[in-house]
Amino acid sequence: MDFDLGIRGGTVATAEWTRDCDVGIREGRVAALGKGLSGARAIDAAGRLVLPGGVDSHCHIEQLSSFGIMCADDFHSATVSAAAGGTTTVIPFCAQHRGDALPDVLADYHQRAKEKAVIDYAFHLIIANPDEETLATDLPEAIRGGIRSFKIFMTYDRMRLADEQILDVMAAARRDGALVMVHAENHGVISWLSGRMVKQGNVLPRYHAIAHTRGSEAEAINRIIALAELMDCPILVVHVSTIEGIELIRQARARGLKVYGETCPQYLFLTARDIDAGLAGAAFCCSPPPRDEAAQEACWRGLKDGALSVYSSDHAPYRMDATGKLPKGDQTTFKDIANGVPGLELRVPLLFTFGYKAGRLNLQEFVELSSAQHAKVYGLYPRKGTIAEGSDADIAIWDPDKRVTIESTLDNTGYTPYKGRQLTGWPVTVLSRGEVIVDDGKVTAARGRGQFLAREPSDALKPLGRQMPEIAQLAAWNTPLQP
Ligand code: DUC
Ligand code: ZN
Ligand code: ZN
Repeated sequence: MDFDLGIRGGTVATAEWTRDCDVGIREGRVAALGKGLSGARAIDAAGRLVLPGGVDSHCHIEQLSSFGIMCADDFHSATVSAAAGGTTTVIPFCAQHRGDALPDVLADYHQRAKEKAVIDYAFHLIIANPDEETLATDLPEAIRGGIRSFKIFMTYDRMRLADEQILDVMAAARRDGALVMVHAENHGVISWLSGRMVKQGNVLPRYHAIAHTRGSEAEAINRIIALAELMDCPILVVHVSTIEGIELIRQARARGLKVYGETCPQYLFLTARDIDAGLAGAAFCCSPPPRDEAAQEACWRGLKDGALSVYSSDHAPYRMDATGKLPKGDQTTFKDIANGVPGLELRVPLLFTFGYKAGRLNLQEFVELSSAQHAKVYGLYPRKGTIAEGSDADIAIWDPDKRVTIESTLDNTGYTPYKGRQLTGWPVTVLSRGEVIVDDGKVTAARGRGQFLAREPSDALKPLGRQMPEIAQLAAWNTPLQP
């Protein structure tokens, strides 16, 4: 009885290998992999897949949106829902709005998460106010505290940064060791088209998908890649939805640039037709919007060939009432609708059924996309994202044949965009640091047991050391740019 717990008789898989073996767990960590491992307690995993718990590196929890609307989930409801779907680590955002001091923002999110989270969590920042104080003092301080990624916006009146401000943020990220995440859409196109449509009385949710054109995403991705190359600053373009955007990222990567892309369930499983359902279409409004089947295929292809590196939920939960999606009741226009869809619970099960079981992904690719790659990109690997000696025993035990028809989820959104879909495979038992937190589908985790994860600098955020000709010329003249 060498171990606190043994997971016996299952098929264990990581992003690198699949093996029939037991897992021995001691003091919350994986202590051994092998045959005949016994523990004070045992879980019989015969016929099951024993996989790393999911890592969801993009979700919004207890956060004010870019419109100033509080999302529907707090750290308890969101992490309970995540755990139920086999996710054991989340990386939500601490959002700075204009006028907010970063240290206050951070202290506030830390406090709320500590009291309520049931699984482990790290944080990204959202930077809306890159003033001198933020760039010179507060960001380095946040990075020292283990927050090594910031999201910036190229659109939204209350959040967007001008190109000069983006360059400032990139310079700070490069100097101090952080990854810049970008919401890439052209603000002018969206606001001009929206203005015209609203003036003409075209205000139903379906016009949201028209305003956020494919070209506005592609233009912004093209521009952000140019800025990143100038600054030699790694970037990750979040929630990529278009064929054109994915192609730009693929080309940048082929030139050796550290440009990473992310896509989400809504771009694999929804289309703009879902939004074209009268006011009820608000339930599917997110930015960028879902597109069409060809774009869905491009997203699958991007995940498969590495043009897209991560698959996150972008869980942004808003209820279908005045607190969220419909602030003006039936007078709500597409400009008033809170942007976002829930996805924390179903992200991994959807990928299991429609990626792995459907034969689009092999088991290693499934683990990479649901878990390992997030941990690698964001500096949590190998503590999270794998099953290896010394890693946290964050493990999802899947019944690969369990049939589930999606009815509802445990988050506080009140609906799921995926209602009625048929899934094959479900994570029936979930462990976080060796503790069973989901037992036969029932979440048993105690409120506040989740721990904050300070992140290490990952390879992803290290600059290439490649200078553009203009920057190299400045250096050659002995007049280099100051960091
Ligand atoms: N961007 C996100 O990442 N999530 C929700 C809305 C948005 O604009
Ligand atoms: Zn965004
Ligand atoms: Zn988001």
